[in-house]
Amino acid sequence: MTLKLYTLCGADTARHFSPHVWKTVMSLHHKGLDFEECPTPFTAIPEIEGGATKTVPLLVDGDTMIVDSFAIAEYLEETYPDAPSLFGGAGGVAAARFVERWSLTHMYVPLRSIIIMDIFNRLSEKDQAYFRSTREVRFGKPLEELAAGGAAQIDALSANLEPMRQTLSFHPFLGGEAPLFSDYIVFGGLQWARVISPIKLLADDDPVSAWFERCLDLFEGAGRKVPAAA
Ligand SMILES: N[C@@H](CCC(=O)N[C@@H](CS)C(=O)NCC(=O)O)C(=O)O
Repeated sequence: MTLKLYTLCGADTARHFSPHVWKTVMSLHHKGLDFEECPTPFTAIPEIEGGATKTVPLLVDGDTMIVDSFAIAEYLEETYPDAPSLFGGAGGVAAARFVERWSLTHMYVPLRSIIIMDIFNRLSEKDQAYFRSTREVRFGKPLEELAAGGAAQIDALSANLEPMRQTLSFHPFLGGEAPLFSDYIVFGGLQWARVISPIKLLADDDPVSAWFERCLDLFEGAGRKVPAAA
């Protein structure tokens, strides 16, 4: 049976951009599961599946609904144990939790300043008003002020990625010889930027760029199906 995944879109419904949804897209491909994407703008999220969630990704698998990209990965691992593992065992779940927490503070925070206006500019008018009001309360400043610090955050992001760069000198993926959910966590962040913003974040000869290209090639180029923002 085909699963249903609610994704986040802006005015262009084909360009889904949530980093957390991308983690789930890659997890579903990793497990070899068929799924249908339901693009959802910010202001429509509270209405989906009778008010089942305030955030996406939301995965519907028959009678089961799961919210949160990490919880979804754990659900898929438990429910589809014969498909390739997303974690490689219990230690892998714990390691992935570290990668998730690290990425939220050390990747997603700088990325947010760098791409915030690109996100805003790609939303419908209704979503722009929602996004501005909620984010300005959350960050305690106007979007433009957050974005003004964005250029400096490109260097900060690159410096924060140094442990990843060094890890990739040992093996081609964070999961070792093949990708695991940890890879998809970091991939989600860089894919968020790739599909929403034309800003160049990493040098072409950066090992993290080479790793990102490897991730984009996975599952017959699933990540490339949404083109890079121009
Ligand atoms: N911890 C959650 C975070 C999900 C999340 O924050 N999703 C955002 C999109 S990137 C969302 O749906 N926001 C709805 C809103 O701000 O109204 C996960 O990993 O899935």
